[in-house]
Amino acid sequence: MSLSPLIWVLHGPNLNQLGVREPEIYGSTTLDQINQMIADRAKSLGVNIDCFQSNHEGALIERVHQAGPASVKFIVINPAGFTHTSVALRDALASAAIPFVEVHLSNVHRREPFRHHSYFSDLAEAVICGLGPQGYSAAIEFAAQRINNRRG
Ligand code: DHK
Repeated sequence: MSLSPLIWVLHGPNLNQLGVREPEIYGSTTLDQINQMIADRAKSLGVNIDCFQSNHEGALIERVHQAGPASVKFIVINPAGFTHTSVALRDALASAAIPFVEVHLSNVHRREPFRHHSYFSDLAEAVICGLGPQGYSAAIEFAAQRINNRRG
């Protein structure tokens, strides 16, 4: 059993379609490639990660319910379309009381007005948008630093 702190990465709906989905907006990198990049970065930082994707709001909520602060030290989440709609997923994160970073591949503020509001940003430790896949590396680095400072 590893004692390294655990970071959960949660990917919301339609992100399993990355690579084929509107590449002019989301790029050509697939979710598997992003998860591999995250795994490599996490390994170099000495943290454990676990990546999960679902197209279902309830599955993401139940996943958050399974996260205990004793084991899951940080969450990196791209709620994707649920960013702009899901009070229920927001409530799950609020009740989990695990710090999280909200990530978006695209710069949602340059897009349609309905994407400008997030149900998550005011709860998040940080929000990263518009960096493409690099946003996940930045989030993992931030999370690892926060975890190490707390262990400090
Ligand atoms: C992904 C989605 O699927 C959209 O619904 C969001 C986000 C933006 C992203 O940029 O990663 O509006």
